[in-house]
Amino acid sequence: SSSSNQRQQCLEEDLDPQQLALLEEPCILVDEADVPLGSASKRQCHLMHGGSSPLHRAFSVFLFNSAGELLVHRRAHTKITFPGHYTNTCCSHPLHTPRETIEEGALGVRNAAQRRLEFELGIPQEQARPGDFTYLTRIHYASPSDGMWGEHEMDYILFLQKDVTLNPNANEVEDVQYVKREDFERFLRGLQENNIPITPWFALIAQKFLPLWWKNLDTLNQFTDHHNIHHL
Ligand code: DMA
Ligand code: MN
Repeated sequence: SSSSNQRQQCLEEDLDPQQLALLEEPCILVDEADVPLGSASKRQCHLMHGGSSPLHRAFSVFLFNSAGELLVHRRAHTKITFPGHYTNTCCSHPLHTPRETIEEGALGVRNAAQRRLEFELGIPQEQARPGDFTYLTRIHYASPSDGMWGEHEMDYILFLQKDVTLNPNANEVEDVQYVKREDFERFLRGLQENNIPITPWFALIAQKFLPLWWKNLDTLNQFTDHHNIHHL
């Protein structure tokens, strides 16, 4: 309706201009079996209507250094969804472009992960090449961010163990840190005690999958499942 359009426009004036421009990115719509259905803007994909938003393809990178510590970051307060939340190394969406819609070996998603690791964290592209990621599995989940914005994603989980150089983009990321496996529970408790939220997908993955995968970084191939989708 025009009144809800007007309300949206008023609120969009308050958004960070760089993040606002990124709402025009073309995301990939998929069905619950991850079959591509076409393209929709990042704005369309994340605006909640009637309690949900259109299902689209996404990825979550978990990067570990050679000591096995996980790189986490706090989302910048300029982010439209989940500002100021702690989260895994990098999350975003493959775009509806030729190089990011390649299905074979999830190459499109891998290309997107390489692009976003550089954009968000300043990791040079040669330090995180598409073939370097272990693609573990896909998770289908939905989560509101606030009354207006939310997530509904087919999330590809990508692991990478590599020592990299960082140069975080302040419009995306504030505060990065490596966390040791034995300190992870304490790290999460510390956030809770300081009322710092964590993203819902990071919470889900941390609870359901991360402990086993983190313990077995050298033998991750035994856990890859490109057939089943976890509907959470
Ligand atoms: C979207 O992440 C992807 C997942 C898995 C939640 P995001 O909000 O960080 O995307 P972007 O960085 O492109 O805004
Ligand atoms: Mn999304």
